Amino acid sequence: MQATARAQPNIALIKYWGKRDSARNLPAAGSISITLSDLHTEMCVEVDESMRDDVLIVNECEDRDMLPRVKRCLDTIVGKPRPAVRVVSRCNFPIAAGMASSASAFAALVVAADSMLGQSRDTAELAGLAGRASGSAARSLYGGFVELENCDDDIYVSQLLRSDEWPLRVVVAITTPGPKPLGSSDAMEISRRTSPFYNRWIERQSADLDEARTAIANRDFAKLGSVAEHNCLKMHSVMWGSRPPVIYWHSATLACMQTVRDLQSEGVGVFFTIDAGPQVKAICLPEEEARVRAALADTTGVSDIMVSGLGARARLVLR
Ligand code: 2P0
Repeated sequence: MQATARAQPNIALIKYWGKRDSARNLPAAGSISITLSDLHTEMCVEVDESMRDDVLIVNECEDRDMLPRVKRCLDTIVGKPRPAVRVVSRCNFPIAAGMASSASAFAALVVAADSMLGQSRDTAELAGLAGRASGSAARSLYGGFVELENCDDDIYVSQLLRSDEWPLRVVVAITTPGPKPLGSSDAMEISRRTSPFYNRWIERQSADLDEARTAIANRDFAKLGSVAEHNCLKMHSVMWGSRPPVIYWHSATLACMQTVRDLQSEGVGVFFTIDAGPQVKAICLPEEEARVRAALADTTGVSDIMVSGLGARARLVLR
C-alpha cells in the first residue's frame, strides 16, 4: 500500500497567530492565505510490514525531530492500531525557515495517507485533519485565495478565488535559509501568555478578515496590500511584545521591507508580508514581477530569490 501526494505552501495575508485550544490545535481566529504554485512538498507514504516503527525521510535524511508530529497525524488518518509506515518527503524550498514548509508537508501527508488506505475523505474533512497537525496546513488543501474560519468547535476552510481569477505573483527574498530559532507553536503560546497586545490582536482579526475578503472579491490590490501589511506588522508587534520576545527578523528583513516601500513610492504594485522567519514575501501584480525581483535581489543580505505564481490544491500524484 503506497500513495504519493503533492502540496504547495501557502502565505497568509491575514495571519494565524494564537490558539484557542492547543490540544486540538484550533486557532484563536480566522486567516486568509494564497496558495503558491512553484514551491512544493511531495510526500510518499508506504506501509512496510518489515518495519517495527514508522520512519520519516526528509530530502534523503532521516528526520527524528518531526517524526512524532507525523506519527500523530498518521494515527488520526489511518487509526490505531496500524502498521508501520515509511514516509518519504521531498521539498524544493528551505524547511522550517518561515516558508510554510509544515503547511505543504502536512497537507500532502493527509492526502497521501488517506489515499494509501483507499479512503476518500472529502477536502473539507482532510483540511480539518491537516489543521490538527499544523494550523496553516488546512489552507493548503485548497488553491488560490483561501479563508480559514474559526467556527465554534471546529475550523471551516473555503476557497475565495481560484488562482486564475487573480493571478498575482510572489517574490520571496531569502535572507537566511537555516531553520528558525523557535517553532511557531511554542512562539504562539509565549505570545498568548505574555504579550500585552495579544487579546487586542485577536479581537481585531475579524475586521481585518472582512477588509481582506472585500479587497479580494473586488480585486483591489491597494486595499489588499494595505490590510495585509497592517496585519503582518501587528502580528510581529504581538511577537515583539512577548516575554521573552519572539523576534524572527534580521537586518536584511528590514532592508527588504525598505526596498518594497521604495518600490511602492515609485508606483509599483507590490506589498510585503513576513511570517515566522526572516524571509520577506513580496506580493505583486504580474507586470511588476521583474522589477520587484531585481530590486530584492539587489538588496543587502538577500542570499536567494524564489518566484512563484498562485497554485492549486493539494492532490494525489501517484497511487
Ligand atoms: C500563518 N504562521 O498564518 C502564520 C503566520 C506563521 C506566521 O501558521 O502550531 O506551523 O503547527 O498550528 O501552522 C505557522 O504556524 O503552526 C503559521 P501550528 P503552523 O501562516
